[in-house]
Amino acid sequence: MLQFYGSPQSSSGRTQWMLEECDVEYEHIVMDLREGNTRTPEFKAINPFCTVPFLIDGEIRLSESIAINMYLAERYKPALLGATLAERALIWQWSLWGVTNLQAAALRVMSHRHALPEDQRRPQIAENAAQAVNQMLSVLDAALTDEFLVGQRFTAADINCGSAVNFADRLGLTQGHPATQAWLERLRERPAYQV
Ligand SMILES: N[C@@H](CCC(=O)N[C@@H](CS)C(=O)NCC(=O)O)C(=O)O
Repeated sequence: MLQFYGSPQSSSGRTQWMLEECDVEYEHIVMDLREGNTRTPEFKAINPFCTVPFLIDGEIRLSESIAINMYLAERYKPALLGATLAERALIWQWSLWGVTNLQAAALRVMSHRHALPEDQRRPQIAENAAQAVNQMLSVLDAALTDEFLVGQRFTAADINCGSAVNFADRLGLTQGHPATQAWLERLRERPAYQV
């Protein structure tokens, strides 16, 4: 059976959502980051990156949520990867944009508004990052002319990018982007999202 190492409140949510959409059985090994579960010699021996999410599927051992999700989709639910080369390219575009651009900026907001010790927070960094998120979400909002991001049906792009946008939303950063908020509501209604 698949083994999924994950932790609540981390990038693992993206992978658990994909696992549920793929409708595969898996063992969920819950890692407590505050307890240092990812830094034990036992975990380092199977995952030198020492991060979650982490997946074992037979011979395959994978880190990085986007890599894991694209692997899972290809192996267990290829329909999530689009029907044409153009759709697949767009799925990659939105997946990578969501994680490397949007989520990274939203993380800066979280760090400098809430997460860092107060004496290390820099309000200007948070403000600049919030503005960057707002500009990025304007692009997304304009692109959301259909129910879903790519090919007028639910794909891996909705999971990969949607989980990053969901994070931004939890920080209160999606106001003023109605298409984005409506899309998020549609995604949250999916049973696989709710697990
Ligand atoms: N880019 C990676 C991020 C992986 C990552 O840094 N995970 C964090 C939690 S979000 C982690 O495991 N940190 C280890 C620790 O805090 O001990 C992904 O998308 O999977």
